[in-house]
Amino acid sequence: MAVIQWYPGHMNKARNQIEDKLSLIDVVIEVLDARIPLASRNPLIQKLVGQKPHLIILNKADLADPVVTRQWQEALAGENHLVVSLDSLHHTNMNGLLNSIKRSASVRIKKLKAKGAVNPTIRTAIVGVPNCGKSTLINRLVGHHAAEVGNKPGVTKGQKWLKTQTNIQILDTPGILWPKFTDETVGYKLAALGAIKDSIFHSDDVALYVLVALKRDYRANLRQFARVSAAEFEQLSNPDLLLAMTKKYGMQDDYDRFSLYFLQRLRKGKLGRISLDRP
Ligand SMILES: Nc1nc2c(ncn2[C@@H]2O[C@H](COP(=O)(O)OP(=O)(O)OP(=O)(O)O)[C@@H](O)[C@H]2O)c(=O)[nH]1
Ligand SMILES: [Mg+2]
Repeated sequence: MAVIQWYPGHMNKARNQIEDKLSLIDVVIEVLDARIPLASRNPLIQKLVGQKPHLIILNKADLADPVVTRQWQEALAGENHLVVSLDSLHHTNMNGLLNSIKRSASVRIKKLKAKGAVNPTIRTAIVGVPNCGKSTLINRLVGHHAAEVGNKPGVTKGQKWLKTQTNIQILDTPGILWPKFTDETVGYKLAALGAIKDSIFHSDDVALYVLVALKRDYRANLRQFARVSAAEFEQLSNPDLLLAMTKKYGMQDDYDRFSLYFLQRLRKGKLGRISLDRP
């Protein structure tokens, strides 16, 4: 399999911009994709954030395996951060989350009140990999369409301050990746779920990676999607199974086209609620 070249130069700029603003921020909201909390956790962000109060959101929880998400919630909970799982596309009541933000900022709020502020403003920044739902979440928190959203990575280009009705200001930031990954499966997972542009990797490599993972952990889901016979499903090699599926879906031997289609269906939840990372 080819190694995915996935670090566009402009992300250095985005990273530097976040670093510049960090001193102004009271609480960092790190949005992870609930289906890949490990692969979507940016080591750069963890380093930048340091000891700041920190809220981790497992977003797109509606698309992830609920049992695994619960395990992640426990595994990620730590000293100075809360962990919340969320579906920001469908979930409209954000009061619980706004309260969690305030809880995370409680030390800061106390300090500001001691200095005489009656209703202090809390500044937060939303950070995370491309396409994990940062802008969607912000729009929910703000209560109207304030940030641009799109079903592809790289929609938000610059930073933007927005206000909620509860004295919380939020900085929307472009998704950032990191220059090197220690484990190449991280690149496959990010590509599979749309954090990396489809044009910069071979979709058949990524589809094959997903096929192997589903065969192992979500066999029945894959079996149903594949449309091949039980014997074929059990006996074909992985590349041959992908090819058989391509044919069943009427794409002759256009392996690449089917691979992209397969990934798109996976991203939309059409193969069921799937988690590709386990704690
Ligand atoms: N099913 C589901 N879809 C979501 C959720 N949150 C966001 N989306 C969808 O995911 C896609 C990306 O959302 P954005 O909010 O633009 O993501 P972003 O993190 O701001 O992306 P960049 O600005 O490119 O970094 C959109 O198609 C959203 O509708 C969620 O919780 N569940
Ligand atoms: Mg965005």
